[in-house]
Amino acid sequence: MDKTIVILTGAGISAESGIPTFRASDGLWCNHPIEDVATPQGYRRNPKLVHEFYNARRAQLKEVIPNAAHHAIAELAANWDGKLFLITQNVDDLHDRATQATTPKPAFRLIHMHGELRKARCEKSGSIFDWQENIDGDSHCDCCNAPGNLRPHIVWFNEMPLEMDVIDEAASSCDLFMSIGTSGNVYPAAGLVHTARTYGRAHTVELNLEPSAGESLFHEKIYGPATKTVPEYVRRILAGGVV
Ligand code: BV8
Repeated sequence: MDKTIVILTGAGISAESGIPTFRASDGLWCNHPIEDVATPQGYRRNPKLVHEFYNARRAQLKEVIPNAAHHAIAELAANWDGKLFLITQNVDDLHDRATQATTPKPAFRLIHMHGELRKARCEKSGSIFDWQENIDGDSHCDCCNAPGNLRPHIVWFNEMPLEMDVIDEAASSCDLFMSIGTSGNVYPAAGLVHTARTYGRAHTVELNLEPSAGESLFHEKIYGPATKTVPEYVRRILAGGVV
């Protein structure tokens, strides 16, 4: 049980909690071109539109709860004696809430590589603040005590994802790499399975609704809704049937 597990999650793990994914027909991006709402250029062009896009998603967090897939990973975090890195592309707080409801082992790490809706960042100082309400041009940060410097603490396209040194080290040295609910379209997240398989010794498994863009890089592929496939796979891991 002292093996290292890396779990990468994407929007699909939160879909059954009611949070739309990015690329489904009713997805988040369909109402907004990526360039307008998820790039620094789009933010500079129209900060009001970008604040509205993230304010609506932050407000939705009050109406959704973690699902069986989030809770199954939290159960693994509370029972796995080896290292467990939960690396999420998601900016919602459903993994945070599910793991806070248990007592994860000390070797558990949750990393939001694309940032978090419930945090804001000062563009002047780089300070990061817990933030539950709307952000707009009048929002003050404690560091400057002035309006207009706060942005969502979100990694936009052409910005460097967070904690990539920790993430790359974990992916290259893990024994099991699980990818859950991601289409495998966005890099560097989509390249982690290659790292795990090529530079590491990992068994790689994809749990998704349908084959992702990186499907051929997975030793094992399990398709179906995450609330069904993830609890079943976690039970297999804890029974010693995987690594
Ligand atoms: C960077 C925050 C460099 C915003 C996001 C290499 C090749 C090609 C392009 C690139 C490359 N390297 C870099 C790039 C450019 C770019 C990129 O990847 N472009 C793509 C689109 C081609 N990457 C970047 O810009 C990254 N930065 O590389 O910086 C750098 C270097 C030096 C200095 C500075 C910079 C930054 C990328 C981060 C962008 N931000 N999010 C926000 O959230 O609003 S990305 C966004 O897409 C979300 O984070 C989302 O999580 C992520 C990935 O999408 P998915 O999670 O996979 O969601 P999707 O809808 O696509 O798929 C859902 C899946 O779930 C589906 O497969 C579906 O079948 C499944 N599903 C649905 N329901 C269920 C389910 N599965 C199970 N059960 C269900 N019920």
